Amino acid sequence: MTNKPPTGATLITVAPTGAEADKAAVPALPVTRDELVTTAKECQAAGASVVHVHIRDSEARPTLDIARLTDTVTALREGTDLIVQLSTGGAVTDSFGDRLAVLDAGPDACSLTCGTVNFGDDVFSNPWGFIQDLYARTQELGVVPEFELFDFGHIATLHRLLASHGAPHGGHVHCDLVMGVPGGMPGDAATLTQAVSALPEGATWSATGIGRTSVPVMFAALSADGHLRVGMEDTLSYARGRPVTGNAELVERAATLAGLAQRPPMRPDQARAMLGVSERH
Ligand code: KMH
Ligand code: ZN
Repeated sequence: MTNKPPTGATLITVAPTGAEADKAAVPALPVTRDELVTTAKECQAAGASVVHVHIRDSEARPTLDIARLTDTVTALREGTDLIVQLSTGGAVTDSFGDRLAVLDAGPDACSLTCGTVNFGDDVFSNPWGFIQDLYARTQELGVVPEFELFDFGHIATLHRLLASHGAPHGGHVHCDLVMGVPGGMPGDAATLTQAVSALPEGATWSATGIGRTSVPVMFAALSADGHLRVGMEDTLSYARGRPVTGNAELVERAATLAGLAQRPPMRPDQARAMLGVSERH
């Protein structure tokens, strides 16, 4: 596993859609391919270098339809320089088979959640057998995984996975601490510090604060030399009583804070070098 020196820049991932928000209630949510590409372009201009993608069907319901996913990957590649990271988490109702098949859409990268977690009133299920199958498939297909860590047990499972199955494609471990999910670890500075200290040596990490933990987690991550994930998958309020009007304003705020922290947004080519994602040809 590579132990890369800090770049002095902040990787910003945008998660524009997710599987949970309802388009009827949140009209600004990008759900069509064109809305997604438009948002992705705006977010790249605002400082994002990775897009974490969930897609919707023609009625704006979450789907893992492989033809639609493949088409979306192509459209995002044509329209942006962003690293295209497909969600393998999907929605809590998706089958393991469909979640594994996501990799057949040919993304640069994918999310890989390292354990089961209560997810509000639902359960986001990620048993050890599924984690191993998904990891092996990323290695076979040359997709760079980002390890999603919702709780401390997930960090233990990440260590177990790396010890038993070796380094990821690209040779570098990058994690995302997903904080503030009802059922997962809380989104505060003390928890973030403890989680970071338990990560594998040489790993880089982003942090994501769900809902009202978005801003405090961003400040905590920047002060601890971490990277950021923001977007409407994670937060639908910009401030108390003020709905988000689009993903770009969340990226703009993250980019401004990163600049103030003297670690301006990373360009996509720098992000590719850090994460071990191959350049496009
Ligand atoms: N929608 C959540 C159940 C991921 O994208 O990998 C899972 C999720 C994680 O969003
Ligand atoms: Zn997701």
